[in-house]
Amino acid sequence: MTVIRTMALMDGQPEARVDAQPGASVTAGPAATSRSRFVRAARGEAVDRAPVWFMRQAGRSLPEYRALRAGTAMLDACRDPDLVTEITLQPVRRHAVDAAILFSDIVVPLVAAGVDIEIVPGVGPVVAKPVRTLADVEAIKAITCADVEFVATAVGQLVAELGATPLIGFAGAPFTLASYLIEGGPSREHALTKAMMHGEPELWRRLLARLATITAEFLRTQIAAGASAVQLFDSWAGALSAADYENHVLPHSRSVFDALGEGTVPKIHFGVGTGEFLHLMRAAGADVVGVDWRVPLSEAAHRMGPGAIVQGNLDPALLLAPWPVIEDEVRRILADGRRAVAEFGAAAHIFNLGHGVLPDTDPEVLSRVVELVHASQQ
Ligand code: 1CP
Repeated sequence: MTVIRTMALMDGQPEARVDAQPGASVTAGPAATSRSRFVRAARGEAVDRAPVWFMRQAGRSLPEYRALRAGTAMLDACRDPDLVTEITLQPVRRHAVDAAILFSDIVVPLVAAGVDIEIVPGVGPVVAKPVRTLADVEAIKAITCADVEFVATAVGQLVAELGATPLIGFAGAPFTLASYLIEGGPSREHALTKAMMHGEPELWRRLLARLATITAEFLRTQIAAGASAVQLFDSWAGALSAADYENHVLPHSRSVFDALGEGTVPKIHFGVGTGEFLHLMRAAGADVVGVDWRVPLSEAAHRMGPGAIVQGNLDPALLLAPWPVIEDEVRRILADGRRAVAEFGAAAHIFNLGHGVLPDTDPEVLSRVVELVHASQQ
């Protein structure tokens, strides 16, 4: 399939009109996107309005995505650089968001590491042989960039297509990956996962350490290929107490961020229901912390302390409500983001949802939210 060139469209986007600011730091990220509002906000620089993108903006809410994916299994789509490029660009064209996020999945590097995983439609990742023993952990290979070369190819194509619009790379954090590997699939209670964490701490440590090296290599591959920022998804860490997070999870997420080095692209850290330990998620080495809808952005900034950069936090369910409800909520969140900066010392606010776009969301509504955020000044 051919990838439709989008440069003309990109030229019409607000990002392309960002004025150069003399003296702004250009120490990280590809040169073409370093002046974009998203990258500047993610570095804590002042911007004239909050940048906006959506978690799961690429995917099931878009009819053009469903048409392109028809007949192709999710993991096969993730391994096809032309499909990845096209699916990643779809929401950028349609909604004019301020950043693209790579179309992939958190389990892609696990497949490259030799784990037998399927993404089952309507369910999510399902693991053939859940991890129980040290032999199971040791069977998970450390990956090199050659094992995920298709991702580097897709990122390279995307960076060329996107021009001044930044591409966000991503990976699953060790805890969230471990949960799928131990439970064998999606889980509400994460009971087996917590049982291993506490009952077999050495096995747990080895599993998370192995996952941290895989995640770090996956992120390094995306950065080397030109991603302008990366997000570490610890979607299910909110199942833990702050103490368990700090003792059994944070050191491994920190080792992922540490492996990316100082002076690299901005690093975003996100979890759902992690309001009790947002400060720890920041302390793991993130520049930006994603906040779900449970904690107001100003309160999140207060909890994390000065200099925090907050991302969020519209409840994705509210996108199914009538437009006046959504409009009020977007304006409230923008005002709360400004308050996070003015009163609680946050360095910036990046507008997003509190979790991913729900499949039933009307794409027109997403476009209207982007327009509304774009029309509001800081
Ligand atoms: O048939 C389909 O279309 C598959 C649905 C789907 C899609 C579109 C899955 C299966 N993954 C994805 C893409 C995906 N996954 C992206 C694309 C980029 C974008 O954001 O637009 C991203 C960032 C992910 C990351 C991901 N996968 C996370 C972390 C983000 C989050 O939503 O919390 C998690 C937890 C997964 C696992 C996963 N993969 C797919 C599903 C349905 C799930 C969740 C299952 C569960 O509830 O446990």
